[in-house]
Amino acid sequence: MKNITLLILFSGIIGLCGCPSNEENPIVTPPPIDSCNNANENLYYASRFPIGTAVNYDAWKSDPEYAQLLSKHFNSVTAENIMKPAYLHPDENIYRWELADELAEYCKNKSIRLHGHTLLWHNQLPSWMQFFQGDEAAWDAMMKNHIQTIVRHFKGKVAAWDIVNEAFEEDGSFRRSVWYVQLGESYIEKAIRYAKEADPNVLLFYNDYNLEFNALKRSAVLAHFGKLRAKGITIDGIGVQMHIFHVYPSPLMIRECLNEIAKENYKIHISEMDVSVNPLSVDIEYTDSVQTLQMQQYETVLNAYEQIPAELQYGCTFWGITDKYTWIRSSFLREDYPLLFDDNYKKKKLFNAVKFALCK
Ligand code: 9MR
Repeated sequence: MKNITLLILFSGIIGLCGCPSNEENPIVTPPPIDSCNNANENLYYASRFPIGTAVNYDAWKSDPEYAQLLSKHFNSVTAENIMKPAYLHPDENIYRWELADELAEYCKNKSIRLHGHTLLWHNQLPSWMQFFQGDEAAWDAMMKNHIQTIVRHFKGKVAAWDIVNEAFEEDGSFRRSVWYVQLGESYIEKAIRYAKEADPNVLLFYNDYNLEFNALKRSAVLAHFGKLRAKGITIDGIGVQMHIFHVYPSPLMIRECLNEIAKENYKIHISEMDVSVNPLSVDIEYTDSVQTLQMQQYETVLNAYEQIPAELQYGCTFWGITDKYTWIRSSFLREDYPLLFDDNYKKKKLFNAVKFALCK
């Protein structure tokens, strides 16, 4: 996200400013569209594709209002943190399944799709992994073991995994993550192969930010996975995170991003959607006109997503439910109001706009 702000400054804009089809995995079929005018209706009822949210485990467990909104409005979930390497694999021979298992059980009981996030990342790695000592073969074996143990554990419970998260820099080069430094660019194809070996049915996604407007980064991602596909090593889809601002990117950029990825025949997961209203990190007033711009951004994304072929619509996931727990406030220590529910769990005007956009 730091890069988002930088890129915006650079471009001078600131002044203006599915489901798995196999038997092992849970299948979520959104219910038929009901009356969109019914104010009490669930959000996902309005949608032809799954509607997800990131789940903050602590809020889910400690805050009944949060839990109630979660079960009412969403038919897909992504763990915000508890399925990342630092949580699931805290020591070389220790896996900590309890919290994620609890979420998986909840999803199974409620027929909610669980999206796995994430097997490899440069961030939220346990320190034993970050500072692992060994030659290339030892790193390869360690990575394989990590991926396969987790994928096997959640076989049939997780519909798809983000196999690799944020592996590219803004200029399209590979990020110098520990994986890249130790194993070179082939770590990505190895990771795909290892995950497929462990569960041939699970879908695999590459997930990244800024793809919405950075055509250079997007081309590098598509070129790399195109190259792997030509060798028979395939991912199923691309997660476009969609951490955006009320004033940026433009509708044209958003449409171009989704169309370009869809043209390559990848499923698209709008995987972490939120719309920040404070790109400059200053004191702000969350006025009606600001919320209207924010509403238009959400509508732009959903309208563009509705235009891609249905078989590529894996779903849209919001990165949280209420502004109260948004990662943006805690990560950037700034005032912000990016989500559909306010700090008191009240539906914002955004909620109805999103529901209406989904109903169309
Ligand atoms: O929302 C997550 C926040 O609670 C964590 O502190 C943070 C750690 O980097 O990760 C956040 O989620 C990130 C996601 O896993 C990957 N894309 C960017 C998200 C926002 O930083």
